[in-house]
Amino acid sequence: MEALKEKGINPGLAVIIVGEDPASQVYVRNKERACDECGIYSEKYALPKETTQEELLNLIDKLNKKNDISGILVQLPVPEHIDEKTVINAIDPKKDVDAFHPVNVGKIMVGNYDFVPCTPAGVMELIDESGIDVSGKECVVVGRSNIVGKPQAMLLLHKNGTVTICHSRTKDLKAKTKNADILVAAVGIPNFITGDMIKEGAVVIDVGINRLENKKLCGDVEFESAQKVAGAITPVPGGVGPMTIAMLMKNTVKAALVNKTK
Ligand code: L34
Repeated sequence: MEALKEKGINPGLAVIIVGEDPASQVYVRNKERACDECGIYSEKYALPKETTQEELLNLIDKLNKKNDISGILVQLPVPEHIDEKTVINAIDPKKDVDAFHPVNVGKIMVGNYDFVPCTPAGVMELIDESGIDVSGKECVVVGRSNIVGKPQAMLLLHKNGTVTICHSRTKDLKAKTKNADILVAAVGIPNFITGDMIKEGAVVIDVGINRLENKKLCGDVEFESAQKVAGAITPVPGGVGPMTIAMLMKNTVKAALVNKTK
């Protein structure tokens, strides 16, 4: 960080959270802590749940113009009276460290991008750091959200994986998941993927973070049964979640570089 700062590159992250969703509060706190640990300047805007869309858009506009802020993130979900798409569209694409803005989504599609959405980027980093080669592998992504499933599929495709996206209407899901060399679960249903749905030796990545009634966290994969068949598997907590935050730090530094050269 010091070397960057000597070159006049000063990353700064603004995190906006609207309302008091307890899970979002934990994630935002983890993001702030990561900024402190990395020496990245950060500003947190905790807005009440009654905040109007106009007030939120005004804040984004202010941050778009603020020189010491290179990255802007609005923690999702936002309250129902605020339109998520309108909010995402309002963020300057050069400061969009989530890579949710349509301009950045399009750039990912064509394979020419600065920012990769943090969760799928974290998954790719885990795969890469584990020495797993994606090329030619059967990759199955369960879930088709704009935040995880869709960009995840695209990133695996860029690495020459053969990619299948499964979702709630998929017929015979088990036949698909059982065929996967690399299985990414991002459905948001606790313990949805069980050991019998996994191919022997497969790489299993659990993106789900579900809160059970007893307050315990659990993933989309039933870890106990899955670990017996998987060749490699990520836990929840302590798997993809912390990687998401690490990738946010990376994108924030990148944003400082992009904004400097714009
Ligand atoms: N705009 N909204 C925006 N960007 C994002 O990238 C996110 N996401 C998802 C929800 N909304 C967002 C996150 O930040 C999910 N997410 C996220 C970030 C961090 C963690 C989990 C999800 C995390 O720190 N997980 C810890 C456990 C935390 C806990 O105790 O609850 C883990 O070890 O998995």
